[in-house]
Amino acid sequence: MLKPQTSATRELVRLDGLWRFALDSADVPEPWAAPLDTPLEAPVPASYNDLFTDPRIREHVGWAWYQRSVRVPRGWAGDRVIVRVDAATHEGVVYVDDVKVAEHVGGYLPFEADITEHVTPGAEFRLTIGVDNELTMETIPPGTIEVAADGRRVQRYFHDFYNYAGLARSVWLASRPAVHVDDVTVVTELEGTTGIVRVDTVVSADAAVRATLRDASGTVVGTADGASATIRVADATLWQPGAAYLYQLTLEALVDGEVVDEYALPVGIRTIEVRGAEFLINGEPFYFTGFGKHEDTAVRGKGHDDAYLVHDFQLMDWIGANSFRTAHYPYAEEVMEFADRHGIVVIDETPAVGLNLGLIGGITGAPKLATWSPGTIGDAAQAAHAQVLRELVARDKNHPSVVMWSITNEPASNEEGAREYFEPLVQLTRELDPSRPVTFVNVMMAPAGTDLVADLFDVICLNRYYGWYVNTGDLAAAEAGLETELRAWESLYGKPLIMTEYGADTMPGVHSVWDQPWSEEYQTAVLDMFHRVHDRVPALVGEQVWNFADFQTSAGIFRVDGNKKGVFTRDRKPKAAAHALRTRWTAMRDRAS
Ligand code: GCB
Repeated sequence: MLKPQTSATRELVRLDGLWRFALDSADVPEPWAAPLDTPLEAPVPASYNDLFTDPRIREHVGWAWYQRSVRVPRGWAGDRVIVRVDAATHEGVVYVDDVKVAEHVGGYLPFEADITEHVTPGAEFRLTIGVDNELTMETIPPGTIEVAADGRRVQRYFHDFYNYAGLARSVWLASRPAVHVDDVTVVTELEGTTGIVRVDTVVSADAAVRATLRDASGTVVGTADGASATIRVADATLWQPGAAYLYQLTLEALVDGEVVDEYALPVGIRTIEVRGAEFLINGEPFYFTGFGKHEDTAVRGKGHDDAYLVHDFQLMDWIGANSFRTAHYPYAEEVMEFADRHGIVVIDETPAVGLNLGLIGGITGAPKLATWSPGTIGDAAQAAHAQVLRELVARDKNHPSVVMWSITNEPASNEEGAREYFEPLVQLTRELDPSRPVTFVNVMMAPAGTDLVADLFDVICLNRYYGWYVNTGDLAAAEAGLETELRAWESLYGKPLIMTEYGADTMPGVHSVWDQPWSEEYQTAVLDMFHRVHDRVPALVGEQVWNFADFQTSAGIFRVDGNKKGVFTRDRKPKAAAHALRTRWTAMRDRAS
């Protein structure tokens, strides 16, 4: 789905700001039907959970309502009028006055509605958006809802980050010509020094298509006519990790020779290839350094914030990171665009996290549930997972920064039924995008030999907590265990391996001369231990520390006001490990350039 934009034929109004806000209540069965009678206002974009002091709002399970009035610009007569919601977590419904115009399931991907028939240019309308944060065995990610003794509904889930809800990304009102560019897919290849840009455009009606490619200075470097076009760029400047270069592709839809729509997008010319146990970008072996991140800050929860966007990328540059994984859901499109512009490599992950019921059972002592079964993760979840893959690829397929799809984090890939669940999803991903490798992130409880799905993928990502969840405080044993395991993966599959999580919870200010878990020195020592092993295993083509920054989780005795494995604190102050990582990664970056 194309992101709305302004162009010669399109306009855009950002609907961010304070909206009326209320939790769903039996007293107001149709909250969209009148102005919401509420003392509360909530900012968009932001998760609503941490804004208010009332615990009933923070721990609410079910629908919540946002509402504001919107005036359609009077100049939009004759155009289509679109409402676009960048994300509604986890389910959204949109009303224009009394009319339902859109429904969408899935909390981290956009949806839109054509509301032309329900509004009048120059006039105001009431825009109401409902968001439902419920997670069930039919949603991705999954969860269960329990009813407490006092009747409260309590959301349980199997992933280690807080179930923030609301409108965490922007909402837009957009104008679009009736005949318009509906979709475009850009794939790039290289022939020697010539860049090949293949452009497949979908228009909404019978219209001709013209594609024009400009370099960064605005000079036209190629044009092509037709919905399926190829532009050859002699001596192309490549999009490189750490050295982004973007061309600008403009698509025009023409009716009777007249331009009726114009849509532009940046294009990075680069290639991705997995060859043996190597991951190649532009034909050169690439070693990932960086983090698994989260969209997580104080007060705004998962709310997108441009200041944190800029600051986080500054810190990644400072520390020498060249990449990150969108753990554990698709991030805001602004993040992906920023990565495109700044040459940061992205492993793009779906929200399929927590597909591992035995893991939680094991920790809490609750009875162990089979993950892949009709009553647990079954056909409905698989269908939701497939839908998320379709929408993720549709949204992110044109980002040069995205080098690989990660279809799930830490599933029970050693349990009976895993292969039946994942095989069709891997096949679907390859059909949706034949140009990128596909990976999944393997959990420590499913090592080589017990895992049932790793051969389906191009690259095997591993999350390992030697020195933390196992061999706690014993780094000699941890180092031996880690190396033995990596060698087993290497010899069994001969595919590239990436360490997508390793690390240790760390309270800033706790210090020790011994290998003392939670101390800043121990976090550094754990990372150093991993790095010694990484440097000895040739198939290991990347290391992404868990986590970039501390982040909020659900309450629990395993967490101290959230997960503290950040190399930076939640307010982005470096722990000691940040300086050690900086020494290693900036030296690697210097050697690579
Ligand atoms: C994992 C998960 C991640 C957790 C992390 C931890 O393996 O992928 O979501 O936060 O471990 O800190 O336990």
